[in-house]
Amino acid sequence: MQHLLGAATGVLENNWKGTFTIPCEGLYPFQWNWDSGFIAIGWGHVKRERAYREIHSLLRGQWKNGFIPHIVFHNKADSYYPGPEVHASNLHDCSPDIPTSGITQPPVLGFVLEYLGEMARFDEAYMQFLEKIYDRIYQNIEYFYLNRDPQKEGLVYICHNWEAGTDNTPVWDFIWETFEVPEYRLNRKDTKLIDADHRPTNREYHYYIHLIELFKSWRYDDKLIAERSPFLVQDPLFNALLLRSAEGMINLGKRLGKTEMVSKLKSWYQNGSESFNLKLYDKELKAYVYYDLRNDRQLRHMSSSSFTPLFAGIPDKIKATELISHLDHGRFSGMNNENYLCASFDPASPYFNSKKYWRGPIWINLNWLIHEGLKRYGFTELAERLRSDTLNLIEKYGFYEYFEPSKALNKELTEAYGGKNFSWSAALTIDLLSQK
Ligand code: 9WN
Repeated sequence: MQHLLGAATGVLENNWKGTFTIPCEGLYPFQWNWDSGFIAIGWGHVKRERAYREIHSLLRGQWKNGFIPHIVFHNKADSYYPGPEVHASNLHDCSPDIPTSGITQPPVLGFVLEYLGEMARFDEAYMQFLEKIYDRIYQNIEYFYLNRDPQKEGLVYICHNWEAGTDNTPVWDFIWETFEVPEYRLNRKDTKLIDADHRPTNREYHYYIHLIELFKSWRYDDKLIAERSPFLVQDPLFNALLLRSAEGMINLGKRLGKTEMVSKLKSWYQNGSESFNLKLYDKELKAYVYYDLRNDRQLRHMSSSSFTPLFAGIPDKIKATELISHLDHGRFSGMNNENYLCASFDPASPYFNSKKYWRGPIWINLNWLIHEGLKRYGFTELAERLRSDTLNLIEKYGFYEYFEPSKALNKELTEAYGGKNFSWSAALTIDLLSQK
């Protein structure tokens, strides 16, 4: 497997644009938020100073209120829709002098910083880097609790499917059912580059664009979004990564003597974990699910996001054991382990589609998060299975964007799905290879 290291590094080198790394040539030609975090972990193993540059570049797009957008448009490129003119972040007073989007993505930087610190053994160069950016990452976490937690429960909302990172999970179908949207003139480029059967539908894109248009009409004002957005969801993946980032920042803040910030972070972590278990754990399904804050109801579906609270230390041992029953000879692996781990949506659900983006295929970043979570709880055998399933798929196909879960279907396939030479698939392979 070690031969994959050179190939993975080659993908990162090719996608490196001098100060940041694009997720995928052509398909995603700008800097994306959570991609950059995962990519920095890969760079951390092979060229550490690039990891620091990557994060500094992402922070060039940070808004004055702490918000970090999901895309930073450092460069011009016409192979992606919707571009900077559609997002129009300049409508908000806090936006920076560089164009960005006005929505965010799962906040990964707090735990990424901790991983990088461990890799660098907290050496001088790392500590200098940390000193420079610690407060800004803290402000980003604070932004969420100040602006996106209307009931002060320690659980924050997302207001757009692109904020989830899991863009077209079937869970969002139940949100789209609650409102109508006009038809926009879409200028999609993705379906010219990738098989349209493997991407979201145009109908879904009308919803995606409609939400952006609404937010623009409110100048991306958080208060108005909280009051009026038809999409307002407490997502288990987003909240788990926010809490894991808060935890990373607690550990790092102690090293820097940031007493007040550390105590704030601790209270968010405490409050958030309690509410998470009370509100997002579905006792019947034995899994973490989504909460539709706008319509006050749980969305009772299992996805790979349901397992990510393990990564943040949220479940107790009983819940953790219940959770992994779905992975080990359960709905996700199949009773006879007929699937590779871990499908992005419940393979036993009628909404499952093994080829369509976040409606079923395996994604390497989710596998990595679940792998780290399983290790945290001492489920070493299952963690090892997840690691070897991931590396086997990468070895067979290369660094694709997403992969077929069914072992039987994989026997006939010669290609995986989505973009090729996808950066986080390469970056996280580097990390998994380092964990022998
Ligand atoms: C919208 C860049 C991003 C990932 C997301 C993934 C996909 C974008 C799109 O690509 O989303 O953000 O246009 O489909 O779903 O998780 O960050 O790799």
